[in-house]
Amino acid sequence: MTYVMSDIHGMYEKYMKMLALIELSDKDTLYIIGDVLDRGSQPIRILQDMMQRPNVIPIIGNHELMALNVLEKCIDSVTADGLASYDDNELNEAYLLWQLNGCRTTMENIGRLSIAERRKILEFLRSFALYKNVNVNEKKFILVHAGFENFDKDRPLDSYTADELIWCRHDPGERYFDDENIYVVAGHTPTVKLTGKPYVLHRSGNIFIDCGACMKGGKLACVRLDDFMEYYA
Ligand SMILES: [Mn+2]
Repeated sequence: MTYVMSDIHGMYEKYMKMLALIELSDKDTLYIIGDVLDRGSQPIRILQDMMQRPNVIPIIGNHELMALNVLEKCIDSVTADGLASYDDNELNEAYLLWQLNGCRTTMENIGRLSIAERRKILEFLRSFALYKNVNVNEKKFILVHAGFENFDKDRPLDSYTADELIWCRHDPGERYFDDENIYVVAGHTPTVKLTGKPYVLHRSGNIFIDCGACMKGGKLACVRLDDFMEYYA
C-alpha cells in the first residue's frame, strides 16, 4: 500500500499514532510531503525515526528549505538554548525568515545533539526530493509540498524551481492536468483555511492533505492512494 502525509510540524505523538493506525509495514511505502520541522515540540525526533525507515520517502517543504539555508552554514554552532552563532551577514535574512516561521523547537532539538548526530540530520535533509511521481493502480499522483506556481501544462515538471513548488498557494479549484487520472497531492495550505474543516480536500484532481496537525483543533491526516482511504490522528 502507498500512503501520503504532510505538515507533521514536530507533532511526534500524532506521527507515531498515525504509523500505528495505518499499521505501516515494510511492504508499504509512506511519502511525507514536507514540513516535518518547526512549530511542534519534537521535529528532530520525527526526522530520526524517518531516517531509520527505508520505506519512508521524504519530499521537501518550505520549512526544510528554510532550515537548510541556515543550518548548512552554522549547525555545529547551535547552543543548547537553540541559538545559532555565526559571522556571516548574508545569513541574517535567512535566519530571520526561519525565526518568523517557528524554528525555535527545531533549533532547541538540534542544540541537544552531538555534532555527529547534527551532521546526520543535515545529510538527511539534503536527501529530500523536490517532488515525486507515483503510479498506483491506473492512477498517477504528483506528490509535491505546495503545488505549482506559474503553472503551464506544457512545462516539464523538472523545470519548476524549489520556490515554485514549496511556497505557492496552489488553487484547489483549478484542474491542472487534462488527464483525469492525474492527481496533484499537496500539503502546505491547511484545508481548514479553505473549507473551515480539518479534513482532506478533494477537488478538480487536487488532493489537499494538510489538516493542521500543529493547529488548535487540527489533525494529522494520511491518505492511502490505493483506495483514497483517509486516516486522522
Ligand atoms: Mn509549508
